Amino acid sequence: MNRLTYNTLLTALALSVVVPMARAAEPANPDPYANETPAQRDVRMQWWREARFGMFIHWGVYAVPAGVYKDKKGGAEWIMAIQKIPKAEYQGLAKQFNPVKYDPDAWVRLAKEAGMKYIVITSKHHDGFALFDSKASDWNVVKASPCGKDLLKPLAEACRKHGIKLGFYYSQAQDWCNKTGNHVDDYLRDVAVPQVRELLSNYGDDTPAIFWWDTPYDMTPQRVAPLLDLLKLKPGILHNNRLVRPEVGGDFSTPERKIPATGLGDRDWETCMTMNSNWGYVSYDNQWKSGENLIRNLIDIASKGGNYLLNIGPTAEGEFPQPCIDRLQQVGKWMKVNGEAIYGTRANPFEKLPFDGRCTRKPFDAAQGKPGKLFLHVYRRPANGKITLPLSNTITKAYLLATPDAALTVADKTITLPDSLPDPIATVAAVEIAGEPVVAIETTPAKGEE
Ligand code: JFZ
Repeated sequence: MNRLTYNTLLTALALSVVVPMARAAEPANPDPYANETPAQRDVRMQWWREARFGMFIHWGVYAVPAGVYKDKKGGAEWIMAIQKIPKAEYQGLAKQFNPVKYDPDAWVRLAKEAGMKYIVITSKHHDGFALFDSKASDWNVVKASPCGKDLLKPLAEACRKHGIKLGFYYSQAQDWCNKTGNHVDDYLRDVAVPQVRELLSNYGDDTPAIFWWDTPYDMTPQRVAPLLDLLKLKPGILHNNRLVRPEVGGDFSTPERKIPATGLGDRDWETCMTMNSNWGYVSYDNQWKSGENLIRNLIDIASKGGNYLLNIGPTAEGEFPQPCIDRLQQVGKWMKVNGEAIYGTRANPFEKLPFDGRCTRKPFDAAQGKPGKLFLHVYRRPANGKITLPLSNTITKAYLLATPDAALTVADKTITLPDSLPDPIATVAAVEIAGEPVVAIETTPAKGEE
């Protein structure tokens, strides 16, 4: 074969191999957890699921009017919108935001004393005021208030020192000062995206552990993509369901001021709740929930498999209102005795409890040789002092967490409580069982079997 024919053949062969047109590359999915396996997610969520209890902090310029503007009551963190305060007037209030009594170490110690394992603070709420030094907008605590310093940095240091995780709340779509008039896309480009990058970059490798988005107005998958993508700056970070509608994304749902009647199935969730009636500090709001109510909320939420994010609204001077401190300490006293019945527990396995109270449980752990435990949170002692559990399992041991060395009498599935219970709010009886709970299904006797 002569050379020409050979080269022609080679060319023809080369051309005949149709190189598939390189398809336009699919845009990478911005969600850092798009390909996460359930097992990987369990590892990432583990600390949060074990924590069960956190502190929400709503703090900002709105603590200056504290619910009253020009003698008119109304609004807390929403006071600018509710009382239609003109932007310039509202921003003038920042001149009075000087938290000279701010002691982040004391705040973190109070959260820890209450039994809380994480804190979520409003880094920027809907009024747009940033509690941090931001290059994206001068409407921040360093440039616009006499405080003149980043308030998140010392809080992050205090959390690190005391082993408390820190999360940032960020209102990514509402901003009554930075977004006047301009389009949401301009706001996202000029303020929200740069500030989220600052919050994810400037507070240490471990901070924030949580990103708490809020009010996803006008947010579309395209608009949230750069925000989702920024989460990759903090591998392992958790974030909530309020980045975009429908609010089914993120790592956990956020029922607000309410406790889902039967939990949210397999979905992780966290009830956020005020301690009085407002998120931000309101000088005249003395509708404080009782310590009993707060403790029973915590128990109820844990018994349904959720987390409790309990809110504090600090004053403009940087102090927790005394009624908050009193309640945090009361909850902490209960948690010191009964925390085992909350931390790392799972939901009540029973359809119906044979006593007035709630139930949480810890699974049987063969690897650690730990028996399965049911925690009976008894609100009112049964008249006969006995609780018979609808279980097929053998009960191997029972005792009150308040007196762990005093075994309770167990007869088959019935435990006998002491004549008086040590805690009028909730006395916890730990019941050790062999294996995972096998709940005896209550069958109504067929006709004629009564
Ligand atoms: C939002 C904020 O507007 C409020 O100021 C506070 O920060 C709270 C924790 O979050 O409030 C909401 C958000 C969502 C609903 C209701 C109030 N909702 O979905 O019903």
